[in-house]
Amino acid sequence: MATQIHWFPGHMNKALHEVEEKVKLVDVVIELLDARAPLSSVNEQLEKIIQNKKRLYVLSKPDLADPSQTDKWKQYFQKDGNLVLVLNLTDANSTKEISKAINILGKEKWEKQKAKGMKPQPIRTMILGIPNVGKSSLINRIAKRSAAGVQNKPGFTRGEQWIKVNNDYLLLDTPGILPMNYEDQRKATNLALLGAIREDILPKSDLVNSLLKILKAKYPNSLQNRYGIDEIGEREEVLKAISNRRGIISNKGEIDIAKCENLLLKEFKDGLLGRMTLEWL
Ligand SMILES: Nc1nc2c(ncn2[C@@H]2O[C@H](COP(=O)(O)OP(=O)(O)O)[C@@H](O)[C@H]2O)c(=O)[nH]1
Ligand SMILES: [Mg+2]
Repeated sequence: MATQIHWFPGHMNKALHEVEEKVKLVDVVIELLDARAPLSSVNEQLEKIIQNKKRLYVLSKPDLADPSQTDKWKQYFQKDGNLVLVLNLTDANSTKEISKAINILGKEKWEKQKAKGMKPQPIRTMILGIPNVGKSSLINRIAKRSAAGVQNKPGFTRGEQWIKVNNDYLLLDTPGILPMNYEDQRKATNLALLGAIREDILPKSDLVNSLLKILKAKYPNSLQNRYGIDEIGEREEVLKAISNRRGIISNKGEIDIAKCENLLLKEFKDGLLGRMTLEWL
């Protein structure tokens, strides 16, 4: 039985409220989801708040995820007519696809403005997502390419910084960080495995057990190359094999369990065990 995770509705509400206020400023929300656990990356409470906003989903870190699962998740998020991009945000080309998608999402607003005899205004966008999903990477990439920021013009609230990406769209320069709902143990475990929330919300051994369960079921050969483990067994067995292979031994000459666990979790997170998805469709 996994240890109960404590979470605080008060903190969650405050964080949600902050995001809600930011969302009001924009036409389009660019929501980043980790391709390795897309559903765990979604905050359901937030869904209620931004229902009526145009949305662009970006499945990030596809280079670390299982490609066949990423295809399925792309289709899954497209099903309500949403635009979905699969983008490695460490790749310089990722911003071009975003611009194209914003143009598609902005069309309706521009047409309305034209019908009223107005000059089409740049679409206002913001980036939203859980910690570590790639928000800063994307903003930095976009900001580097854009000529200038805009601020303190009519129609803009003071203190907000907007990046003028091109003539078609603006990007709020600070992302919205999605609050976590730790109530769902399975999601919290996935997020801890990906490094989106602190690992210490759960005992390491619980995290390792969850990881091994997934590896055993979906990627049974994943521990062969790095640790020489042909068949994934119980946690103790796996850690012993890692300790032997890497010479991870405590001063007393025993297996250093904590170090072996940390190594396994880190190498998974960094993609060294292969491209893997935690949530399957
Ligand atoms: N492999 C890979 N790493 C990524 C990708 N996007 C972001 N990262 C890395 O993930 C880490 C967290 O990214 P960051 O942009 O700071 O996430 P933020 O917390 O949402 O702002 C950094 O080390 C990035 O280089 C991606 O698509 N693939
Ligand atoms: Mg950041």
